[in-house]
Amino acid sequence: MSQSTRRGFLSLGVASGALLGALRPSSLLAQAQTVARALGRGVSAYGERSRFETTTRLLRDSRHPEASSSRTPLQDLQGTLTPSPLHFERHHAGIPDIDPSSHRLLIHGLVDRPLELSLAELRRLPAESRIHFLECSGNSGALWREASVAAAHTTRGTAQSTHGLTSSGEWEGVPLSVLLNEAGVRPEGTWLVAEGADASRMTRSVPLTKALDDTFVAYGQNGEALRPAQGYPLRLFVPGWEGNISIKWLRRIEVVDRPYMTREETSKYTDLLPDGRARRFTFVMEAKSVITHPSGGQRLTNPGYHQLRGIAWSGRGRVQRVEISTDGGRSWEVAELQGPVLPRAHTRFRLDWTWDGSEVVVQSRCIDETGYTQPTREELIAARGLRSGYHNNAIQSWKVSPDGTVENIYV
Ligand SMILES: Nc1nc2c(c(=O)[nH]1)N[C@H]1C(S)=C(S)[C@@H](COP(=O)(O)O)O[C@H]1N2
Ligand SMILES: [Mo]
Repeated sequence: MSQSTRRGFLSLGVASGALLGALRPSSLLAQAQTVARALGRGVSAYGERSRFETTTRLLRDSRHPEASSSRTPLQDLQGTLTPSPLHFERHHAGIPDIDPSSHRLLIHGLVDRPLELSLAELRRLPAESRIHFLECSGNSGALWREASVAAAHTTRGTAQSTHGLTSSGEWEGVPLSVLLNEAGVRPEGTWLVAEGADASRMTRSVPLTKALDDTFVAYGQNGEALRPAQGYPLRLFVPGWEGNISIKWLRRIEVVDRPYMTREETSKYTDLLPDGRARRFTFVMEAKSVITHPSGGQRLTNPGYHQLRGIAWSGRGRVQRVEISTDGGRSWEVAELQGPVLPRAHTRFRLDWTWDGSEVVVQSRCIDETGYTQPTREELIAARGLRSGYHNNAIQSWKVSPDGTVENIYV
């Protein structure tokens, strides 16, 4: 137990042995009976989770699973890394089956030396691995809808259904600056166009400044090769920016002198404002957080001690502070951040809490290292109206009822 947790118990006035409330006395005999008397399963070449663990991605109800999404079960995750089989998915035309031995990355356009690189050549180059979140800018999009319209949807909301289009991982690959330096960008080159090898030919424009800053070409995810769903064998990874720009199954990077105004940055991934104008190239995913315990669909079995837990992140850098309210936003308390707090990465926060059994609304808000504070839903709507589908980073409110059930509400 950490010092601060112990301090937390003292300030909560929790006596030793009182965290769980009344429990049956332990039976040493029952414990002895759980010891296996026969040999267990042997070693295996590739591991699987326990058959008792059943959490899964939530699939969008769609007649076209090739152009759909699946969401990470945030409420069931521990720590900060998303297991690869639970990383959210968003595909526009399905997952292509790519043989890495014939896959090539072409770097061309306004460069002195166009390059065509195999995976083996890419792996020879100086590599780096970094822990970052990825978030689809459509995450929490349903929460834009007015309460009356959204009621049916959102009262069933779980952290997974409302916030599960974000995941995190440790990604390994080659900094794009290394590749662009090999190719030699000409002075007129100010943007890139990145293109995927899937049937959607997903294409996005990336400003050269971001490309040279921290963008990389990733082939590794959580210690092994990228999963096919995440872009195997190669994806662009643009830290902190909307997921759409991190082109999967990357096949081509063209250096150009302007953004190319592709479908994905004009008709899509554009935010319509109340006055009819639109925000475009809204790349950065602003600071956001969600309490995962207690969260929608869960049930607190009894009053007393509960640890409030959740994740916070910001596309602009590190999470500086997370504040928690248990009174619907009237007062806020600073949560404990679990280190290391990394830039553009999911950050776990926790706060000791004693639930008195009454109706409460719990909320978290993230403040990032630029001083930006996650807005309330009201503030966000005042600034952006209700015609946007993307970039909803409003404070999430969960109502805990006296019977312990938890549901999404708008406050
Ligand atoms: N080639 C290609 N890249 C793509 C997509 C796609 O459909 N095709 N989807 C984009 C979108 S909208 C998002 S949010 C992220 C999702 O990445 P993930 O499936 O690894 O979570 O990939 C982006 N890159
Ligand atoms: Mo997305």
